Amino acid sequence: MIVRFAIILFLTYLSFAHADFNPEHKLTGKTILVSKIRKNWFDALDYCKNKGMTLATVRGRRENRELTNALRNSPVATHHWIGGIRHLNENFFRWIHNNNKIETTGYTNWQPGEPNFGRGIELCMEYWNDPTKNIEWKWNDNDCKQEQIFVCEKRD
Ligand SMILES: [Ca+2]
Repeated sequence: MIVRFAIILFLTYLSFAHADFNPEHKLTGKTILVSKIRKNWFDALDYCKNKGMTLATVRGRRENRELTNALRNSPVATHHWIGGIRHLNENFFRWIHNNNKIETTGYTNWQPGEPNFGRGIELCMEYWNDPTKNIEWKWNDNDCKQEQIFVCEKRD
């Protein structure tokens, strides 16, 4: 009886642990997880790190295409945090996992007019998809405190 109870507790724990994310996507060279829960950018980064992952990065056109295809196949949200951040004393973005300047990696996918450092508080990087505004899976800077869906990655 006690064993059965313990097993039920364990299975309940497992189903809760997995309930935070959609099923993983295997992309070229990495695995990604798209969250079901919403976090601010910093908590999202912690959440990925606790799973041995980091917030998603995009190294080129193919990675962008694979990632946005995975996002299209997940329950749709307008904003998804990924792993870019601007430090307050800099006017460019870096990937958080290696500190590389994003503009020097040779590929960017910013929405025209972005990043705009909106309201003086937009320092964190997201995918933005809003067909009503003709915005399709473009990068944007947004307020880091916004609680949003986020994407974790682990490179092979
Ligand atoms: Ca912006």
